[in-house]
Amino acid sequence: MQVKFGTRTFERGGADLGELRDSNALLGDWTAIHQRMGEDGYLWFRQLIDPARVSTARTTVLQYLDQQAALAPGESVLEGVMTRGGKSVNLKGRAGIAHHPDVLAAVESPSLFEFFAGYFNEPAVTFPYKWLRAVGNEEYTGAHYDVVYMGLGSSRLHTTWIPMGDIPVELGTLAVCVGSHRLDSFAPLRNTYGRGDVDRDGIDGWFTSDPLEVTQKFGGQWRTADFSAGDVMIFGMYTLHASTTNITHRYRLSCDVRYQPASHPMDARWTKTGKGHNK
Ligand SMILES: O=C(O)CCC(=O)C(=O)O
Repeated sequence: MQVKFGTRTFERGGADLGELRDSNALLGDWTAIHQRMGEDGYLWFRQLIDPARVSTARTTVLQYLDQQAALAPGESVLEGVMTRGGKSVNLKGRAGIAHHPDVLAAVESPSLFEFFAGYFNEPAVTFPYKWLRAVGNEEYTGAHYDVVYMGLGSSRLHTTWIPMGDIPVELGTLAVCVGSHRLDSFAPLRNTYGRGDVDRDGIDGWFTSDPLEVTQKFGGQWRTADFSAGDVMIFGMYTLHASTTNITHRYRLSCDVRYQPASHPMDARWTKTGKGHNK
């Protein structure tokens, strides 16, 4: 199967685009979980969040999109009607739909706090800022390290990418470049682009829109998967990631949020009073 990924098309399951492996079998064994994160740079857990919470959040966000678009009776974003010419809709922030109780019940699910408290071996906190996304037709996220957007606080900050529903690859799934966080061949990238900050240094957040540029220059392997409601992808600030392109005419709904140890300083841009910016 061909997958549109940034500016390229890849063969799914080929040398350039492999499949993610889930880590569910390791749950309960923190040593094994940390070892897996060290090896792969990501943890994919199926159904770490109750799928019913995700499904409720999804319905609420879709109803919001319907209202925003003032659709005609009988039309619904839920049924695949895209608004704004199919362009993405910005839903990110600390208020409004991003903080609707149904959305928070999913993205701040007790199971996530429990997981991170075990993972950090201390209580966990999350940024109030939520990167809730309705990604439109032919849209995608380019390859980047999250550290360039949120690296001014805890060194143990982790991203959690949450599909808001079942998301197959053609809708635009998260892809990670395995090896990008640890291989020596990525040191030049980590030590240049990876030391920058979009606000402090005025650099571009995306390293590239071309996933092959990454692997041809530095190595590693891109991997993705079809995701289901309740799944989460967890990764650190130095795991290069991107999204496959949404080639459908349905919005891809997802939300990425961050967790860190409660005792660590937080990047003030994403706390209650920080100014934030669009990512
Ligand atoms: O959902 C996307 O398109 C990008 C997500 C992302 O960059 C992240 O989770 O850090």
